Amino acid sequence: MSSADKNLSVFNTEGLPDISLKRFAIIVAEWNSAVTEKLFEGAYNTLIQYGALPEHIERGNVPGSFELTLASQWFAQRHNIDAVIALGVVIQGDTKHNDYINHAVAQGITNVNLKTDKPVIFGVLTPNTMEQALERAGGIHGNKGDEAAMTAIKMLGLYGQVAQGYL
Ligand code: DLZ
Repeated sequence: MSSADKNLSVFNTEGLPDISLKRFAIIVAEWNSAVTEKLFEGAYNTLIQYGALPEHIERGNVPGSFELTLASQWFAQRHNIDAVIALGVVIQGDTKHNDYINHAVAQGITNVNLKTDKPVIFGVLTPNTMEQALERAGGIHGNKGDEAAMTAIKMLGLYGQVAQGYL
């Protein structure tokens, strides 16, 4: 299913964990900031709506999406961060630059997940046009920031379940 068929702000919220003691970092790319600020709003508001405390949410800014990987790792390595949400928008351009960035960030964030053993969420839009980006940043297709935050919450819930099996 493509994100054109799914509203990014509509989720199944059954069985969500208590996140009132969880600590989050949201990393925001400055490229296409008209869109990434809306992604940030979505992610922040979703965390608050489902129980995170404002003082448990930190924000980090990076110049572009390429830098999301390293900044995510810096935050994820901290003992007092439980999950990281990386937000960016890479719009298809006249060159292949966007392909290199997209692949590097997707692979980089996967590596950070595995290296730190924490949820590091790939909240990066990769649309063909600015219009498509805006449609997914609080427009007709919902907000990728909402979806990224909900993914972080669900992964923390699953981790809690799996960790209980280790006790
Ligand atoms: C260079 C570049 C280009 C062409 N496009 C984007 C984009 O659409 N979205 C984005 O987040 N960043 C872009 N960047 C910047 C790179 O991510 C990175 O910041 C620079 O290559 C560092 O010099």
